[in-house]
Order: sequence, then C-alpha cells, then structure tokens
Amino acid sequence: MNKIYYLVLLGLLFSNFNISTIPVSADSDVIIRLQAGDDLKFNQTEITVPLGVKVTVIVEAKGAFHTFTLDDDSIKNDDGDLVNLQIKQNNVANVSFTAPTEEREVRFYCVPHQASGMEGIIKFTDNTKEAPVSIFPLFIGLLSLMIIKNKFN
Ligand SMILES: [Cu+2]
Repeated sequence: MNKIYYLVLLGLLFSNFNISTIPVSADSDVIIRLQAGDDLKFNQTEITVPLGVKVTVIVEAKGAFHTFTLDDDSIKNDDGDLVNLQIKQNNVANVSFTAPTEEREVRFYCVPHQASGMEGIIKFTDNTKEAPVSIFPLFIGLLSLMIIKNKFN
C-alpha cells in the first residue's frame, strides 16, 4: 500500500512540474481585446505580453471617442508610426505591433481621458523564465491520493 501511495505522489508531483513550466511559444501571436468604456476606463489595466511576439490590440470604444496610445516611442505599429490608435464612438479598431525583446513596462492610455485615469500597464516579460506554480493540479492530486488511500484501507 505504501509503495503505491508514494509512486502516485511522485507521478503527480512530476506531472505538476511539467504542466507549470511549459513555455508559451515566442512565435505565437497575442490578441488583446480591450473595451474603452463610457466610464472613461479600460476594462483591463494590467496586461502581460511575452517578449518579441506580434501583438494585435482590438479596442471597442463605448460612449465616446477614445485612443489606445503607448507611452513608448520605440514601439512602432505596422506602418512604422507611433502606436496611437483612434477609435470613434461605438466603433471597433485595431492596431498591431511587435513586442520589445527586452523586459519593460509600458503605459497605455487614452489621450482625451488619461487625466480621468484611463490608462494601464503592459508588462513585456520573458515568460520562459517564469514557472508559475499551479495549485489546482496539486489539489486534484492530493484529493485523488485521499480517495486511493481510502480504497486501500
Ligand atoms: Cu477615452
């Protein structure tokens, strides 16, 4: 009984580590959907993006004219211009750019409403370095261990 118990425990631990360390491919595109609300806020204020990926931001403007503007001159859109997307009231628009290849945090804001707090942060991070520990699989693992243990007892 004890052998099975520890083998299952070992297996679960290793499977958890595998799940938690799979890196997202650097080739994959990232699509960010933002709502620029009539409350003069973006519906997301902290966004994490891997380094060097192609990013597309789709912004839906509600109630007013809004912009999605990056506070970083070195990031250019596909036309080589600054990222300063203008979205008419109750319209949807999008802009694409390539994420920087070095870690940094870039503020995004709406030009007419930044003073009302219509802004947020994009964190460009090297996600291959991070290995977030997933607690849910561990919980399931422990739960199944308890069930197995009860069956053998
Ligand atoms: Cu705005």
